[in-house]
Amino acid sequence: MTQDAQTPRFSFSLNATDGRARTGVISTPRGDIRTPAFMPVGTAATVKAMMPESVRATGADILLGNTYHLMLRPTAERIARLGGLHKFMNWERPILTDSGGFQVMSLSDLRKLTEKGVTFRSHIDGSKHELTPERSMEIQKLLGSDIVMCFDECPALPADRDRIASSMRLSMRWAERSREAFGDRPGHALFGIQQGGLERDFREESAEALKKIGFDGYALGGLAVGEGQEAMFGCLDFAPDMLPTDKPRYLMGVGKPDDIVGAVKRGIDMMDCVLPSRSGRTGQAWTRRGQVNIKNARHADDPRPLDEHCSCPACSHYSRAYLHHVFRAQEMISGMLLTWHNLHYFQEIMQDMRDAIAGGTFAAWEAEFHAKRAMGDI
Ligand code: PRF
Ligand code: ZN
Repeated sequence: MTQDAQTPRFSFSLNATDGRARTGVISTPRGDIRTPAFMPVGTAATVKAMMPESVRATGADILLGNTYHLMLRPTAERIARLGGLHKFMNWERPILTDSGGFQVMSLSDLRKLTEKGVTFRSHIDGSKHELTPERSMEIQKLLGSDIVMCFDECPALPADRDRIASSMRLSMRWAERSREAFGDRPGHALFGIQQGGLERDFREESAEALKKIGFDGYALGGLAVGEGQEAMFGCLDFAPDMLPTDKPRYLMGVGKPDDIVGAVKRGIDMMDCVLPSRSGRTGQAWTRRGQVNIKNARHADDPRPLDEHCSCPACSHYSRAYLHHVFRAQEMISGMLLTWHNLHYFQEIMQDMRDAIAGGTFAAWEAEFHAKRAMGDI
């Protein structure tokens, strides 16, 4: 057998397009990822409140893990000694890991940014650490990540043009160092990250720099950082088209259901967000009729399910009254059931969009998606 037959490589095939929306499959040695794909966030080697088999049952093909959190606790070296992140957390399907820079900027203390990388203090115990493109690649390799992200920097918006340009150019130099340090790892992918804020010329410059280096996929970074949906969609009206059509496009850290639908409409293939899991733990449910706050007193006597059209365990076996009660009583099952429902709903949107794109009915599907939300919760 040839090397290629033994080690299936990472590949992306587009099956259909409808307008700018795309559907396809990313193939990896650990399994296929149907696109457009939503990746639940498993920051600390767990999707909080969910067993991995339950996450799979919601329809997830891939999880996101975080370099920043895992390097601090329990450390990448310990996870490597224990057989890698997949084995450690009992998730054998693909894992994408973020590279750490974005989380350092939002979570750590006393950050110092230089050409080399960033030094910072842990938000857990104040210990001192350094992340560079080379160290981020090393950590993501120790974890055994299937899709590795370049080490980048993401300025909070609004920021002035000079700050956005110099940050983007630093990220492009780091992308080159990330590519060099990643090397050639059959079956594993390295994604570049486009930066440049909302500025068309900087997005273009960033896309050209990344394409020259060459990556297995391309992320759009630096969005959903405070600019608002209208501004983000404005950028997504041009930025994805600057990236290769034959490689997956990943919008980092997005979003609410209507953000996700608008992003897919504009040519995005992959997304991740803590929203369905995090809001599940704070009593927020997402349904086709919009947001439901289960702590609201109007649910206390309601025998109906959260969403009568949903087939998740929370909606199949429990009433709104029960979900309200266990939230109020701070019972652990509250976060478990609402997280399951939210992840199930997000994955159902993704499946619906994949079907609609394949059938050429995306515009009609989108109109119905918005019409149902406009009706509000029943
Ligand atoms: N870069 C990285 N991770 C990220 C982002 C980014 O710009 C964002 C921005 N929404 C979320 N996560 N590396
Ligand atoms: Zn449900």
